Amino acid sequence: MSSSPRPAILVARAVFPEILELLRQHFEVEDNQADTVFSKQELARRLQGKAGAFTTGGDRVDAEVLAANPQLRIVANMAVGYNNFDIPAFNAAGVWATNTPDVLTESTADFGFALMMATARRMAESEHFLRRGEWTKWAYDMFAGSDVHGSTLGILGMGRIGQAIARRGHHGFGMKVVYHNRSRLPAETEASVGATWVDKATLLAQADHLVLVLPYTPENHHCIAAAEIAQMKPTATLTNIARGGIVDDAALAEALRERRIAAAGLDVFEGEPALNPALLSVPNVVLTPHIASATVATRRAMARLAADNLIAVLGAPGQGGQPLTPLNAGQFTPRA
Ligand code: 8YV
Repeated sequence: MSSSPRPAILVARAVFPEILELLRQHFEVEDNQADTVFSKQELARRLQGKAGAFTTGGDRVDAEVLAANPQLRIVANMAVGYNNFDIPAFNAAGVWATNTPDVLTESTADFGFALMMATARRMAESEHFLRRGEWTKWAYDMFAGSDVHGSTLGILGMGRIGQAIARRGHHGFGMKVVYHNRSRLPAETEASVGATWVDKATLLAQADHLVLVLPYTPENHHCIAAAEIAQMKPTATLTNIARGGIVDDAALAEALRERRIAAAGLDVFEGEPALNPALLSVPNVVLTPHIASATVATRRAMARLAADNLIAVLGAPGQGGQPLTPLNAGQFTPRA
């Protein structure tokens, strides 16, 4: 009995060994367990002859990469955000693009809420003080921050993660929750998460704690910059778990230094993993290295979903499967 050759795929970054094992049951796998970060040119080169790719948010896939690899049929991102994909280019090339929604929502919301709380209650700043050996006595105003419970939570972007954060604030902490999003949620969803739509200016003016959870698009570039920060309360905090580039980090660092807002919590940065050095020298910011989805269970679920997308499209010869979580369904004619 002759068997047709198994499709070849590239797993562009290191991943859980059991996910590689699963993929190897279906495909010829080129892995990267050394976890080298490939340049776009290197990624394009390694994709030669591959029908599928498993990527992460740092791997840029655009028209150039797709044109260099006419055999490529699917690129599965292990991330819910997909600003590293040029979706019109995928459509023009006839290639599936997939992401990993839902499986990370609750873990990412937990982290967003935790980062907001750490920011409001000055946890990083006070820990650094303690580690420096500067704690010699109690003081009435030592690291006095601002309350989370009963305050106003502002959410910019109200997709799945924004709604999960709203639920935490409303049901768990008795917060008033206001949000701004291009499209308003249905009334019953607003009621269940306890959030009220407001325009962006009202959001900026009312929020005691503003959390950013919107996708990064060209329109959203620097949508929080000096002018927006100036509209916030001087006691407010800003938390960004969305994407670098949404906030003008240089303007934010200056505003923090001048105490135009109280504090910020940042998990994502413009040009990460590089950071604007000004952020490192202001005390009133909590900095984490893009780990909002990083629980073992969630990262496993994300990797599994990305793998399952590859298997659904490439793993069943002749069945022409659809991926589980496509980004461009109905927008293109898939390559044969
Ligand atoms: C990922 C994320 O860790 O899912 C996203 O959009 O930002 C994170 O969960 C990151 O993109 C790596 O793929």
